[in-house]
Amino acid sequence: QPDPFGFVGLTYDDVMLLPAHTDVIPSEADTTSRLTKRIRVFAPLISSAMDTVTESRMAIAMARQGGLGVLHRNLSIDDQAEQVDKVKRSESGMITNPVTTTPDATVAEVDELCGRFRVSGLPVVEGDGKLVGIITNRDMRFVSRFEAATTLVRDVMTPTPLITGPVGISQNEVVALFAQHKIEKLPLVDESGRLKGLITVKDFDKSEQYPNATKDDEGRLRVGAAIGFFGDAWDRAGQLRDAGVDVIVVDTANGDSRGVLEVIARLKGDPAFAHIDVIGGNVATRSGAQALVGAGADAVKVGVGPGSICTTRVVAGVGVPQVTAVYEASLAARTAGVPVIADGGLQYSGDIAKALVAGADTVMLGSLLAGTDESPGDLIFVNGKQFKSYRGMGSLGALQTRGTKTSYSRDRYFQADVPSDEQLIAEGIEGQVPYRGPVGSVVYQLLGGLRQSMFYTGARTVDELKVRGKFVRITAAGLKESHPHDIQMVVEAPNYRR
Ligand code: RVP
Repeated sequence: QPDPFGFVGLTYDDVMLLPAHTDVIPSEADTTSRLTKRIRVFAPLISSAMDTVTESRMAIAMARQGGLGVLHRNLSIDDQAEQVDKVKRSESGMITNPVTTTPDATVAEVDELCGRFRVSGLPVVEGDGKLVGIITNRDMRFVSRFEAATTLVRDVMTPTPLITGPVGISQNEVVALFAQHKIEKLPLVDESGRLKGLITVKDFDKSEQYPNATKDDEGRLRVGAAIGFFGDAWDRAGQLRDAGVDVIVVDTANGDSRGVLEVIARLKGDPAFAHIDVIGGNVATRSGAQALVGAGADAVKVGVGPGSICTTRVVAGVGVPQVTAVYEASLAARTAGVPVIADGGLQYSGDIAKALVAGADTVMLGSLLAGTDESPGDLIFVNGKQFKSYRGMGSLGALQTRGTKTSYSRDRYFQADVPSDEQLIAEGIEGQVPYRGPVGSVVYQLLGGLRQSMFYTGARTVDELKVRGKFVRITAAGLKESHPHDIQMVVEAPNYRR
């Protein structure tokens, strides 16, 4: 046996980027990168498909900031598809399929729909889709709670003729109509008066507020969603597609396996999914990445064991330190033009640039986002400090079936066949992370850190960073020197925690 130990594996804390001559200042650095073969993102940041990280609120927030959220799959197909729908409807140039009501519905029903979809009013249509009115907060304000259940929409709505526009109306014309008529919703109708879409003033405001948002061709936020490879995975993919998902992530702990490669190949070969990009993972070697590329993946997700909540490397003794894993995977992916996602193990903003230089195009974050307002779950108070819970998808809690709740993520760890909860082998833990405020401010700090990296290395773009970035290996003493030392920290920095 020539060399049974192969090469050394390095991770974020083992390396540092060398400073280089620069004529770039941080504010000039362009952080735009490739998420998949077809989709670019302003912020190379993706939120993890975990049940304590990404549901619709997180996905909306991440897309607004210019990144992307991947909805977790530890929930029923219907629930996950509904979350896709929520993101796609949250803001858009034009809502092609608006939530509507009928003249014979009650005000109470309208109220419930408005609450569920977080909208302030609904177009009213008859059975054949013909627009007959609109009902908004203004129309319902004087209907008491007691009358709402018996008051019909037809009696309080603002009936046609309404100010409407044709399908294909230009942005300037829309703005002019909003201003001229002081309206907040513009229904779009065809020649025979059938409702074809809706434009709201709120969405125009959002476009100004979030100019870098990740959007599709129709101006809707983009969203990703995770599926497995086992059982109902194919049905899940179909329903997610029907709900408008942009990216499907075949999300497993070992992407270089037959079932996973087959699902990817099948999705990529099916014309019904031609408009959806497919991300495969996870792998941690060159050959693993090669296998995903060969199956047709539009991006390769890398990471076996680096996650802050992950115990795969101790339970199974398997994994590759993340910087080496990303580098090795990129050797196979780059020649094929397939972007790489560095998934897990990032602790500080500086790790983003390290991941990109190692060969990634974007990074996926769990723990750094789990403490934000937009992650699922409530605040936990411990000794006056605020936390949110965060758990691995391979933790017992996530794998177990509780009450009527089935665990859909067992197949992530290839344990879909395990007959009882007692026989599960966990590969993750459950815990809590410090509360970090809104996603917007966390992403701001992360992107800001990346811009500083680009300044120090003289890189104006992510592509330049990849070429110019050079590593130096460091020792334990070097790492100690890198962190604050010989001082007691008294003020917490927004981008630094020990
Ligand atoms: P981190 O950002 O270091 O918290 O890592 C998050 C990543 O860890 C996820 O995107 C996923 O790839 C991985 N993960 C999720 N659950 C588990 C587990 O239970 N082992 N690992």
